[in-house]
Amino acid sequence: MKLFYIGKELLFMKEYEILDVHAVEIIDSRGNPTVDVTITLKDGITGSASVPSGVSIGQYETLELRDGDKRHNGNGVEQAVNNVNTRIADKIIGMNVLDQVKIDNLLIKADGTDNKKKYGSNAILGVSLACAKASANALSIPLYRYIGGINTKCLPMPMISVLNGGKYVDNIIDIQEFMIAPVGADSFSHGIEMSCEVYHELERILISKKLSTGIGDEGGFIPDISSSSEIFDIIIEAVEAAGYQAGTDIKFAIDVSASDLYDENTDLYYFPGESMICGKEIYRNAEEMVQYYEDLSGRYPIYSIEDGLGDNDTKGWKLLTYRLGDKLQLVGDDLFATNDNRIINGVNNKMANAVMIKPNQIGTLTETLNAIEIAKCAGYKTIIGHRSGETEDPFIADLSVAVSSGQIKTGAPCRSERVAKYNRLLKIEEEIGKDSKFFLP
Ligand code: 2PG
Ligand code: MG
Repeated sequence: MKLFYIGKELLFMKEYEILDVHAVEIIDSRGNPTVDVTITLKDGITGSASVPSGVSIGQYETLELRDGDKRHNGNGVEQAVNNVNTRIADKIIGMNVLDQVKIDNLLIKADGTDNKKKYGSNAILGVSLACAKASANALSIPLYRYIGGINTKCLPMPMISVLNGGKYVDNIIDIQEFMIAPVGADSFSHGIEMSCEVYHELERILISKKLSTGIGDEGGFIPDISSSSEIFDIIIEAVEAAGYQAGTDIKFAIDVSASDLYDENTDLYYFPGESMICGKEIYRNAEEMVQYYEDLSGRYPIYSIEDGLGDNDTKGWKLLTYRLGDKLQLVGDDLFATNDNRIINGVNNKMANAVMIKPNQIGTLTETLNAIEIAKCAGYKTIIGHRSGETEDPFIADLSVAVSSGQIKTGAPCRSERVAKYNRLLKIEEEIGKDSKFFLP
């Protein structure tokens, strides 16, 4: 027994004591610098974690500290690394690594800003996640069990990116991501098998149509196709060519990332790709956006729409939820930014019915778990999500199982930083064995 109480004090054996905290600047899947942290405990056990980074960053996310100097076009993270190695290390060396909530709260307080801009949420998150990893290693249990406890057994439904577009991709697709979910699979591994088969058929079909099979940051293909209907028709062709049925075996999801389409001057959503093809400017107001989704989901087996409207469009979100909330999963990503207060506000205003959970939007594991708990208490679905800039760290795979998130969104079955998460889940499924559960909640 390594832990014991005397009175109210939790005492711990020296092996759980944090001996060293060390950060290094590494690069992410886009070649941008990011923070990697290793926590070393008194008995030599370590835990490491690295921090992902988004490009379609919501305005309510906490702040990634970037150096803004000449190195890496201003994207260096030397200040964040330095903050970990000095200010943060000074505060947590000597603490019990198992005191995750205490450590996270101390870091939040020491930073003292609303958006973690003093230390950088990239510095704080790296430390927070590395503490959890070191704890699991010290207790010799898998990370998902450490965070989730003895009864963790639910593998998430993967939302697999197959076609990418949006503001940051050099093609004419206006919607950021088209995804498939293998809802007819009887296990996570079967779901991955089905999704890989569809992904390969899609590649073959794109080649046969002389469309590009280049890939985007999330691993989805980035051909030049502007109409959403044409895209869904091609995905259905791929699903059928792989021997499956769209709607029963495979359902569809989109991430519109509508904040990126929103035009402040007109208070409308602008579709540049569609405009180019139609030869006239295509703008939609919130009501027309809702109509657009209603039409699309009436014609195609779409079960989930993420960020269908902008993160400040309260009226639009209410309308969307009122009109389609009974039929579709409406996911708030930029809308909620993994922030418990924003989720509570969304629940009170009947906006969305699902929350995208990304640890780096908020900056600590504790706050991430709080956001998940609040979403679940309110009856909202949860999806654990990657960022467009990722590393090989599969932390979110363990997290999705630990909290029984029900769904995970972590890219295409392509690019090692995406595949690392799927492969980790395949191993977790094998480890949990016949007790594992897999279904779309
Ligand atoms: C999203 C993500 C990843 P980013 O919007 O859901 O797919 O993009 O990490 O750039 O915010
Ligand atoms: Mg999103």
